[in-house]
Amino acid sequence: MRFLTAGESHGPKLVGIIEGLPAGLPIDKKKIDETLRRRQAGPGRGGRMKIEQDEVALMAGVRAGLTTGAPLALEIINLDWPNWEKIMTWESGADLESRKVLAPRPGHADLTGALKYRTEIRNVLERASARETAMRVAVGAIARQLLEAVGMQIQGRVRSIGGRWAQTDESEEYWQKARQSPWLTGDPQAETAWGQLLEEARARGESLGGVVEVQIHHVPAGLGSYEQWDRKLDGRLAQALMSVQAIKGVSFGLGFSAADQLGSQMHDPIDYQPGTGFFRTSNHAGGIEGGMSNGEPIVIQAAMKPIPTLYQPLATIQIETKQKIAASVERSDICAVPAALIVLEQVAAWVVAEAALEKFPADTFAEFKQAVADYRAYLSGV
Ligand code: EPS
Repeated sequence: MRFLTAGESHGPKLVGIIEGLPAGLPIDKKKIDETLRRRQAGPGRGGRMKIEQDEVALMAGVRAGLTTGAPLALEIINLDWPNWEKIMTWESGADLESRKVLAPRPGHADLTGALKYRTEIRNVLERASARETAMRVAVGAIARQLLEAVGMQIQGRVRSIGGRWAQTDESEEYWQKARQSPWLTGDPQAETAWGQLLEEARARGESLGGVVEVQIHHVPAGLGSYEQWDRKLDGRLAQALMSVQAIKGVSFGLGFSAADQLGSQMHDPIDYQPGTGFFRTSNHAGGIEGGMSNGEPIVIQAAMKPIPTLYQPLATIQIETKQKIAASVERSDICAVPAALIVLEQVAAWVVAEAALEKFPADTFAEFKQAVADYRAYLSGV
């Protein structure tokens, strides 16, 4: 299975193509759109999100609610396009001057992209923009439907913002609250603290980063492989999550703090229960050992840097005159950590779905479902 996306932040639309989904998979468009809307929400978002109302259009590969086996083609319209048409049109005669960016923003792709492609900074920022994650969310939300149809589940929560950590527990009550919270946390005190941090950041022209956690439950043991470096499930998840704009670190289970533990404290003892099979009595590994899912929940944390567009801009160099200047101020978000969590959940879903289809290759969803059920029966019976 593979996918590609195209589209500029202020172009007419984002497009995506998915190839390799089995035929006969039920597609719930409403669920994809709900996920797109969740990505747009969150208290720190800027003016652009008041314009966009993301919704996917299924242009090919789905008929009467089921995949046909043909490539899926997806579109998401940029409602901001009419404001940019003269500037962003493909036609010669486009207005290349009025929104020209001459002061590259530290932390963005601006400068290096302009040097690499010998092009104007706007051409760089249009594609490097996190707007592109809207299509990755649509693609991942479809992969997630494949996983959910065979019992795998994904949930996420924001762990910290601006260095202030939330309390967490694994109770259903906590997760209920986290799903409904605008900050995607089950800790009301953290919500209040983050609200204050956001207002302070807004007043000072600052931006905020944070740490999010994605959990994937009921993944059978044995997705991914130790056979080659590029088949390891943790390596593949890390690559995919690190590729999301502003993500600076990805870890599994205890993550970096695993390095501080003694071996006897770190590793998860193996136990066995007739009828359900092997399991671990703890999950410090975060559900992956030897590059394979081990049957415990996959638990991933990711660190997002503060958004690099600052209303109180940093120093930079004017790209043509080479004079010192303040970085360009583009309309921007102040904190997009909850949005990033929604992106990362769907990106992780894509990788796990891809690994599931490698373990259970199938032309039809019925074959896939049967293969997963047979394998689960084997795992609980050994
Ligand atoms: C972004 C800058 C802002 C964000 C954008 C990401 O866009 P604009 O320049 O149009 O105000 O709103 O995020 C999205 C459009 C989105 O859908 O998430 C950036 O520079 O990466």
